[in-house]
Amino acid sequence: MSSLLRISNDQSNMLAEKAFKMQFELDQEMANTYTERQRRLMYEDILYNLSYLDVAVKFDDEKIFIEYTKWLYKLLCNLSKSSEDPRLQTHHRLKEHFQILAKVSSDTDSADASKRRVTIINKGIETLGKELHQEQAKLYQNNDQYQAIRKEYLNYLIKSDTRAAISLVRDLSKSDITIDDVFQKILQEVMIEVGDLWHQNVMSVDKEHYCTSTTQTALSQFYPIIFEQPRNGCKILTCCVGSELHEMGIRMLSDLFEYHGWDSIYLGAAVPKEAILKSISENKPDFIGLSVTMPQHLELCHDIVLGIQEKFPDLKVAVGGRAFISTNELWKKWNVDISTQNATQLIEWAKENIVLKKGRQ
Ligand code: B12
Repeated sequence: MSSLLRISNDQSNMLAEKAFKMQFELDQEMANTYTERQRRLMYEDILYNLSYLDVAVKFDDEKIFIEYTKWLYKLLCNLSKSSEDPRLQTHHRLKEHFQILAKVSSDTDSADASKRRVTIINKGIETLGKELHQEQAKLYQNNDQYQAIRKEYLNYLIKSDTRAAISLVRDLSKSDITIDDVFQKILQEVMIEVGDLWHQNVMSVDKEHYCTSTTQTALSQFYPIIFEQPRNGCKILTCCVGSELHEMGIRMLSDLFEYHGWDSIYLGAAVPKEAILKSISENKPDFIGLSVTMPQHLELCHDIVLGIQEKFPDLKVAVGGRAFISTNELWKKWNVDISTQNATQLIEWAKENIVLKKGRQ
């Protein structure tokens, strides 16, 4: 799970080692049968679980760990090859694992941090109980007016029919559906469905990568229209932080700002703090948008926000992306100007709070 993500630190390595040892002490069958590879993967998985716990503890936001627990439970149920009821078996194994994490967490660093860690793990255990008794959610589906178009586009992707997929989107660019809707209510929704198919172990990694790259190509069909709109004199700079590779959302957001008259400077995935600050100095934007999908990058995002606020106190800052949606409105504690769940809402906010105000100066 952690292959494309850098996650470990000294503290989590120490906890992972203790949990790893305890897991084998408690399960002799596992100790006797696990291969070297299985042991390595298990160690990586423990680190991965701890990385979510770390962020939840750091920001005192239990929702981060609760959402992760739901996601992990579903992932493991779908991967289970057990002859027993996979839901019951996954519940049992994960609960046992979380109890081990609670045990190894209870005698480390400060008493306060240990207490918070154990409280959050217990919320995870509570969540597992609820998930077991809840009907497993079906594949994500939205029944709005674009359902048939999404289905057609996804079917082309599943069949690897690039030509038909791109041709469908090219036709959409000539239709009366707004670009905001094509991006967010069609392509974004299909990508969520693609993620769900991967999560349910129905779609392979190569296919998921293909869906992403084809959708990037589809987005580029709109560039002739996007870059021909009248300018409003405002500039936005956008990027992903840390080792965040999920850049399609912030790319869409930047393109939609450009379409709505802004000059956009999109720095892409995984941009280091110093590079962001340098680019702000050079480009002097009116607005900056930082995107985070994986919660592990929230801490760095906060650090970058603090750096921007210190060096450029007048610059308006927005944060957003999937990671923020899995928190209890964490952005409100950061003293940033705004966070929204999609690009259209941000563009409306920016019109009111930046474009119109600049025009009146
Ligand atoms: C494509 C994809 C990838 C691609 C990304 C390629 C790229 N060029 O972007 C690759 C293959 C790299 C990838 C890797 C991984 N992925 Co991935 N990925 C996805 C997928 C399928 C789609 C993402 C996407 O493009 N969505 C569409 C865009 C348009 O939506 P969006 O990003 O949410 O953006 C919108 C809003 O959030 C908002 N927004 C975004 N940024 C900002 C910024 C501001 C300021 C504001 C206001 C708003 C805002 O506006 C956007 C437009 O409306 C998602 C599924 C999902 N549900 O999203 C999984 C998903 C996010 N990935 C997941 C995982 C687990 C991973 C990996 C850890 C897998 C691994 N084994 O390595 C790695 C981690 C990589 C890393 N270091 O970051 C999980 C995360 C689960 C979790 N527990 O958090 C998901 C949810 C899949 C799933 N259903 O399980 N992934």
